[in-house]
Amino acid sequence: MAKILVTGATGQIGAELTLALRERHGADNVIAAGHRREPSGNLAQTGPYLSLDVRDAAALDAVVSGQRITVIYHLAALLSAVAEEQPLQAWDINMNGLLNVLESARKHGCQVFFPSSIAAFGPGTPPFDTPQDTVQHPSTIYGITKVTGELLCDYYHCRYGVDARGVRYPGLISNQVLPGGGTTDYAVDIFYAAVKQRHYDCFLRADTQLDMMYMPDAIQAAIQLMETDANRLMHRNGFNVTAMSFTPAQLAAEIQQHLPGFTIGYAIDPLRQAIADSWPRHMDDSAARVEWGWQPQYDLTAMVTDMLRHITAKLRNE
Ligand code: AKB
Repeated sequence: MAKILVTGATGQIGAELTLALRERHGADNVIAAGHRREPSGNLAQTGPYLSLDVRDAAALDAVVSGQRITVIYHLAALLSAVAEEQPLQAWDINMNGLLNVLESARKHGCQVFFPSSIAAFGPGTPPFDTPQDTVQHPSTIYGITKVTGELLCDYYHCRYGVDARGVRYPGLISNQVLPGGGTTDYAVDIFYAAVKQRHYDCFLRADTQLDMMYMPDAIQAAIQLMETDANRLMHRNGFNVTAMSFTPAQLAAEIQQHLPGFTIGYAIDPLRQAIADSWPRHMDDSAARVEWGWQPQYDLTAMVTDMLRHITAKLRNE
């Protein structure tokens, strides 16, 4: 039976992934670990939680060995925009955290999930139908930690046989926990503003096309990849995965189908615009589709309908 540790469990992905894993493996078999935010709602009520800074190698190793952990979903990280403001801290959390996780996994025989990102690509990468294996030369510290993370995971697999796997997530859209500090956060913020104020000022240009995914698909991708027979995998880490690709203007037009009075304006943040401009527009995720059956369920229309339903209900209850 799997005994799972989720680091970064209070974050945007972690909170929902922990609940999905608890449904699948039983609440007591999934330990949520967080550091910078307090657990809230279902996360705190449905199973074990502990406070853990992934930079503390001894503390992490004590949890992994003491709790007889067999699988680690390592989600603790700083996102792209906040990392650009604190590059040394981003390196410390994103790299030393991962290294500590891989070392514990090596010592105790754990499987590891590591989320990379579209940020692992850079301005020299082909922006459309970005291949699985291509130029990776990111211009952000976050992207550098993601490429290095992919390489470290491959290294620990080749050198020590650690079963480390991962995907390159695009921007993730969700309605439980806010992202915070990312370049694609506009695609979440816009829903709250649309429901509350019927207006949103976007920090990216109207024509900034980026890959995106709705959270239920992101959760499915992580679990499905981790449960795939290893013999099917030709790659292990950094699988391109995407579900849709749109611009702020296209997202606003889709929201207007539901809320005709909604308007969008643009107040460009040069830092986040430069980051977005360095990322691909649309990745080719055929390797994930072929090697482990990746198949997203939500396109732009389905995602917007579901997001508006959830955010409206959430704000009504606040
Ligand atoms: C960010 O915007 O930093 C993240 C990402 C694309 O990795 N959402």
